[in-house]
Amino acid sequence: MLSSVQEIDQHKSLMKIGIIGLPASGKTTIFNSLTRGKADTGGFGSGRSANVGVAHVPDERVDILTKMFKSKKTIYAEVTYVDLPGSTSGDLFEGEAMAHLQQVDAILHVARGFEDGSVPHLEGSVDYKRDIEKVSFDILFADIALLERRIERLEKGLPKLKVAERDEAAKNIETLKRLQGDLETGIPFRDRDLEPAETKAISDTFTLSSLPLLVALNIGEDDIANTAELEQQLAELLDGKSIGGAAICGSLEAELVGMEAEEEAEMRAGLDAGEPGLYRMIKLSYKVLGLNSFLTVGEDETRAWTVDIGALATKAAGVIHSDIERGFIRAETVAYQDFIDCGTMAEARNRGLFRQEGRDYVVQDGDILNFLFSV
Ligand SMILES: Nc1nc2c(ncn2[C@@H]2O[C@H](COP(=O)(O)OP(=O)(O)OP(=O)(O)O)[C@@H](O)[C@H]2O)c(=O)[nH]1
Ligand SMILES: [Mg+2]
Repeated sequence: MLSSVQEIDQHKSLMKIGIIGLPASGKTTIFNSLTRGKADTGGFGSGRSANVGVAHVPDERVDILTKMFKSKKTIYAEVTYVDLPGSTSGDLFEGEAMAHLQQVDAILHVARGFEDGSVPHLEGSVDYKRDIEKVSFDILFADIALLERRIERLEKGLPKLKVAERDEAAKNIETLKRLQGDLETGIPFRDRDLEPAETKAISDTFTLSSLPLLVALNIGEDDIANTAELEQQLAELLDGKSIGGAAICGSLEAELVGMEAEEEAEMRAGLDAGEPGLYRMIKLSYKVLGLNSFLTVGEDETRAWTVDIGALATKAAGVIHSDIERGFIRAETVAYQDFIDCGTMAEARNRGLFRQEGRDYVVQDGDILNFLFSV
């Protein structure tokens, strides 16, 4: 039987971003705005356990297609955020934090840019440039310590190994020591290519500095008018460090997302601040995770689905349902922009832009897809 996809099961995005930052930098406030959550804020160890929540990835394409197809439902792609519990000592990677970070795919550093006398700063003054440097350094330092422990453990185990295995282990130790030395020069793993021997040597060691890093500069309400300028300064600071950044006013965003949808839209329009930093942050998060969205459309729903960049059509089918992957026959597709230019599927067909693709087709961001499969 040949069927088209309408039956869709729940697919939860499993890609996670861990939120870190100095005490009372606004991590939980920003987490609440990203995920429309209501976790307790307060700073300096407020909230003993991690908060986990999901953000919808704003996508204008999904909004436009929903209108064109008069879809009953609209479903966006998702990113999961994990807001780490506040550290009282200032050591961001103590105990439980590291256990959480081992589960994430990227890190979001919330750097405090807001002045507020009633919220003390660990360092006594507000200076986000200093804090970004400190956290980048702490990430490197945590990796140096992780490698140190790994090397110690391997060295201790050496005498117990068979002679034939000892050579290999000794080589691994040597490689790890070299990598440790490289970290000491200030280059995180995410900024360097590893030789195959290096990849092998650290394959079972978790390293923080290999994770993509984003910075959310948490600005004060007085600075909202200067968002673009502050973001430019932030970009200059992060330039060449493969770190993405956006400026966002945590307290305002948290207040806005706590409102009814209509009231929120009204307030945002009144602010006239262009695309909210919040949206830029979520989109950046999605990008650093190395994800693409493909789209499905119809009267029932218009939806964005998440796949890894480079995923084949069969893999994309499997994101919707394993039965569709198993029974995959072919995919019908048109690129979002081509569809918009044509206005209708019929016109896209006329112009040859509506294509039939096989199992090995590499899905592109913004492909509108319909899968044909047998059951
Ligand atoms: N004025 C102002 N205050 C803020 C802003 N963001 C957060 N705060 C306040 O700063 C305090 C700490 O905020 P949290 O979001 O709890 O900070 P945190 O980084 O999660 O704190 P810990 O988890 O304890 O390290 C709270 O009192 C917030 O209301 C902001 O943009 N402006
Ligand atoms: Mg917190």
